[in-house]
Amino acid sequence: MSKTALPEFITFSPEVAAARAAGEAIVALESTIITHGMPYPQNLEMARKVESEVRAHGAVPATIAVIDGALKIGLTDHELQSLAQTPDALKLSRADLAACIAGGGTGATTVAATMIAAARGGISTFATGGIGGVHKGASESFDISADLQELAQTPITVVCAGAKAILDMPKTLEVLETLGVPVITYGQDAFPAFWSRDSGLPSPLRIDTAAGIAAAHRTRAALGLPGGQLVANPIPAADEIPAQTMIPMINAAQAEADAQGIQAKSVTPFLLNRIFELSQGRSLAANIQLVLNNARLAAAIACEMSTAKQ
Ligand code: PSU
Repeated sequence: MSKTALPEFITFSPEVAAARAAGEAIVALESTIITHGMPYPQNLEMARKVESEVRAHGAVPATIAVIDGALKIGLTDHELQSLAQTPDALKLSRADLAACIAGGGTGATTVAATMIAAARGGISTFATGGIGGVHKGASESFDISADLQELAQTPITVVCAGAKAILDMPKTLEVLETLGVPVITYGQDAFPAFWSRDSGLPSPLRIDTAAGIAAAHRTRAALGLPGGQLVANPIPAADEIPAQTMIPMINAAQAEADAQGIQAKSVTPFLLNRIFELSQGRSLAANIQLVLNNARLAAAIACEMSTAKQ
């Protein structure tokens, strides 16, 4: 992608601009996890720690958000601080990203919108916690995250910790298969379930090295296949919460969401917040550790992509 023909509303932080100019490894990071995924101040601590972890592993972090109509690729610490304290920031996905920019608004980018921005900025690796997917009851509600379609069309390798058990996991994997999205688990055969290492479902693909994941990304491009890859990185064993512990809390949170008629974009934030409360903060501690773990793997993949790119 040309680095010159970018619209003026896309801006880079000085650190990311320098890394782009030097062809260094860059890892994109989303911002909805900051505004809608965790409470303040843990969200700000997490965002700073994730950026440090990316740097400590040889890459440059690029947290992405829309601020006053500018699509920022890389945030200053001041911008990160103010976003972390804007819980009513818009939650931007493919459908609403352009309207927010055009209207001079401020919003956090979901996985889908972060992928779009990263691709425009020439970044191919992205670390997050969890992606959106097929929600339980989707056969009635039709609630399927735009993240899945984005993986089918935008060439980014997204590192997550698997799918949360707040989603219908078999249907999420089924849709990804239909869309032709490679789902690669790092280092084990079982597909991980975010807070837990094993979802009980087999992973469609397994690759054990960052170099192998980068090679698969390049090979898809060489084949002319559109879209990205989803890498599922199991939470470290020391930080996991067993599925038996999580499932009753997830079911309770889901029942409350149904009873209160929570819908569309509000479902994921509502469930995450209730599970945080029901687990007395344990889900949040695990969430932070798995994001850091994903930042490390994404940095390693980005380093492989940057040395092998040209
Ligand atoms: N899963 C998490 N934490 C999050 C999200 C998902 O563990 O913060 C966010 C991501 O930004 C993801 C979005 O892209 O929720 C999906 O929202 P929806 O289900 O409304 O598509």
